[in-house]
Amino acid sequence: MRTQVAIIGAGPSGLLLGQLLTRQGIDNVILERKDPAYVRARIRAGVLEQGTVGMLEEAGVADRLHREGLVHDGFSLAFDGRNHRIDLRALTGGKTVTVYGQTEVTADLMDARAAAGAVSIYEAGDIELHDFGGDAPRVSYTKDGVRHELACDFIAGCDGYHGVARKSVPEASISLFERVYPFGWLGVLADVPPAAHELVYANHADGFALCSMRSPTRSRYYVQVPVEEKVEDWSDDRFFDELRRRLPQEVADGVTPGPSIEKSVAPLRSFVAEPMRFGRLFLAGDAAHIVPPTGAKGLNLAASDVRYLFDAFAEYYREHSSAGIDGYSARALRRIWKAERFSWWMTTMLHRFPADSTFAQRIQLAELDYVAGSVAASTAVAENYVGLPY
Ligand code: RFL
Ligand code: PHB
Repeated sequence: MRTQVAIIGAGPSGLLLGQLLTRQGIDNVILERKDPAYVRARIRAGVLEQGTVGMLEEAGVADRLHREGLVHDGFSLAFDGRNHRIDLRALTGGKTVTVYGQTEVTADLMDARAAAGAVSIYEAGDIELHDFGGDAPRVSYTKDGVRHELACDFIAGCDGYHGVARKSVPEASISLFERVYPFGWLGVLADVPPAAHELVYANHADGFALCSMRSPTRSRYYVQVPVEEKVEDWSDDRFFDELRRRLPQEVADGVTPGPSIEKSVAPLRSFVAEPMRFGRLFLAGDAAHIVPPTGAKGLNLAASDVRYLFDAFAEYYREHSSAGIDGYSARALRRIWKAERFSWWMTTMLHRFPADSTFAQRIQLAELDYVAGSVAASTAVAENYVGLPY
């Protein structure tokens, strides 16, 4: 089999890149390790930047998003018993974010890909990348016990943090930058009305808490826990008691406890791989970088990588120019490092670090008080949260 772009991974970055390429008439094949039902069931991010929404529009998959997504003009920072609103719209000259689950984005992209008749090979095992340093790269994989080979012009490694693409690069050609945080997020999804109309990020002496949502009838909540914490030790009652304890009274009063439909612990990590291009292999999304979820940037960064990579491929096939391809890594990394900084900063300001002194906790509260009292500092938070320009 032969294609123009071989895409590894059917997460949001692979599916979005594939959809944009297909609409541009650029042939592509997606190879995914898991089955479609597994990919559809993964519950992850929930907040989309305006730029991400714009790309989903460009990909022709934003109808349901516009019907069901919730446009948010602001969010709150809760600390010291207070609840301070960051007015995103007012502070950024009219920009907003949209609450729409990654699960829904994935489902919309998978449906559009099926409707377009583009080729996706699910349950493709033992993927190996070959000859991406030269002009004729190939990808081999096993499907139903048979080994296959896909020849291509380019390989897009969209296979997430644990994927094979980044690991195929010789160690001497790649630099890795990493910070692992000594805690995780215990997340619960429940079919109960959200505690508040907008998201609430809470700093509490016992740890961070977040009130989010998926719809007017579905809530998504998180509490900071030690990373080795067992989900089995957290009954729904224990979870909701802990959540409410970490919120200001007025927000806690709005929490409706209910049976969880999903409960899991996610570790927090900051990670960047440089560069993001190795000959004819390009990394995009979590394959190249991870942010802690505190800034809601993971999925949005995957989309901005795809913005740059799609433009580069379109330029190559339309204008026979390699300029976009040559500039991809540097362009993407400039935006990535700023999102890494913001996510690290939000995480540092809002979480309880086990090794921290009471001095560090007072500094956190002073920082939050400063942000709340300063238009300049609030504006910096707002313009990062809605997403920096591409
Ligand atoms: P994904 O979504 O990880 O998709 C990668 C795809 O590649 C497949 N794959 C392979 N396919 C073939 N061969 C291999 N060897 C393969 N190895 C892997 C995988 O099965 C998968 O289908 O990466 P992508 O597309 O770059 O998208 C990135 C986003 O998914 C990610 O940034 C966010 O979900 C991060 N994230 C969160 N971000 C937020 O903004 N807010 C959140 O609340 C939030 N929660 C999360 C998260 C990520 C999590 N991970 C990665 C474990 C919660 C979790 C649990
Ligand atoms: C979510 O709704 O899952 C969510 C929202 C905001 C974040 C992280 C996760 O910063």
